[in-house]
Parts: sequence; C-alpha cells; structure tokens
Amino acid sequence: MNVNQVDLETVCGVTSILPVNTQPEFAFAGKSNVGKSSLINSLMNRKSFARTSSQPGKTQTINFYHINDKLYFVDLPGYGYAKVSAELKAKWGKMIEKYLRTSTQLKVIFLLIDIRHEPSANDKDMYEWIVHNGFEPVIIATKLDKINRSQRDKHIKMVRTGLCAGANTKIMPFSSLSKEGRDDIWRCIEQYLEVPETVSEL
Ligand SMILES: Nc1nc2c(ncn2[C@@H]2O[C@H](COP(=O)(O)OP(=O)(O)OP(=O)(O)O)[C@@H](O)[C@H]2O)c(=O)[nH]1
Ligand SMILES: [Mg+2]
Repeated sequence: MNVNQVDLETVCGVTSILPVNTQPEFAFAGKSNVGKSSLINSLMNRKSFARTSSQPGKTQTINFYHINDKLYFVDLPGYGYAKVSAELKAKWGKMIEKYLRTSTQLKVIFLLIDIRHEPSANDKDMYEWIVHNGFEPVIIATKLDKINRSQRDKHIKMVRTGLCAGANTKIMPFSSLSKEGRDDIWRCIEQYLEVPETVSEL
C-alpha cells in the first residue's frame, strides 16, 4: 500500500476513554524496546513519526495512527519494562488488555519478538492470551539485521519453539534498518482489508 496520509489521531493514557473506530485496526504488541514503534514507522514510510528510543519504555500510551483514512495502526506500550512502578505497570497492563478485549475493529495482533533471543515468560503469556481470545497470532521476528543470514532459520525455530507455536503460526522476520520483511507484513495486512465478495443473486 502507498501510504500518503498519516495522522496520530488518538493518544490514550491510563485514564482515557478508548476510541470507537469504524475502520480496521492492527495492533503491535511486544516487550519494551523490541521495535514496535520502529516497525510502525517503516510501514508508514516515515522516519520518526512514531517516537522511538534506545531506552525501553518510550511508548507509554496507546497511539492510534490513521493511515490513508482507511485503517489504523495501534502502537502499544511495551511490557516487561522494569523502571516504572509495579502500580503503573499493572495499570498499563489493564489498559492494554481492555483495548485488546473491547475493540470491535481489531483484525490482527502482531506480536513482536526479538529474533536474537528466546521468548520470555511474558512473551509466552502474551502469545497464549492472543490465542485464547480468538485472534490468529502473527509473529514478527524483529532486528533481523542483528543476526547472520546463516543463523536465520535456527533463530526462527527458536522463536517458534519458545512460544510453543504450531507450524501454522506465521512468523515474519523483519528489520527496520534494512526494511527487509516490510512488504510481506503489508501483504499480510492487506489480506485483512480485502472485502469478501458478495454472492451475486441468481
Ligand atoms: N538494529 C536494529 N535496531 C532496531 C530495529 N528495530 C528497532 N530497533 C532499535 O531498537 C530500539 C527500540 O525501538 P522502538 O521502536 O522504540 O521499540 P518499542 O518496541 O516501540 O519500545 P517501547 O516503546 O519502549 O515499548 C531503538 O533504538 C531502535 O532504533 C531493527 O530492526 N534493527
Ligand atoms: Mg514504542
């Protein structure tokens, strides 16, 4: 998709009321620093529209990016960020869960996992939550540029095994540096935008 319009339409903190959108939403979940905001920038073809940082805990609100007046990317705060109070962490967790549970437009929850590391207990919990709540999980293995090409298959297998994901679970490798994998992720998103053909009356 050619992205020609991007608006940060809604920003939700822990006390905000979540928006009721009427167009498809695609959410990006994963631990802090895994590359959610960087991926969103790559998909939007913007360098730093979504704010990123080498320090974990950059995104602290749920940010709704309206793309081409057609769909939304939902940038979520990361989990597992140690430097905020347990109370705030719990509030974020509740806010994220409330959004994921109540959105009527959410088509896919992309779960981002750093391709270099074994999924954590939090990653596994998130994966299970996604499946348990009736979503088809799509994994994005980030920071692909950080491993050798010869190590790719091994690391993708490690991610799959670590999440106890079945062979049918899609795992898409991606690098926000080289943009490798970007087109595959867009294709995946576009599949969920396609309107089913109406059966013509005979
Ligand atoms: N080498 C490399 N670095 C990346 C990649 N994606 C993200 N980064 C870096 O990782 C750091 C974190 O990226 P963010 O996009 O801010 O991560 P996030 O998941 O949004 O983090 P929170 O908002 O804290 O939850 C930044 O320094 C990025 O430049 C990638 O594919 N390759
Ligand atoms: Mg972020």
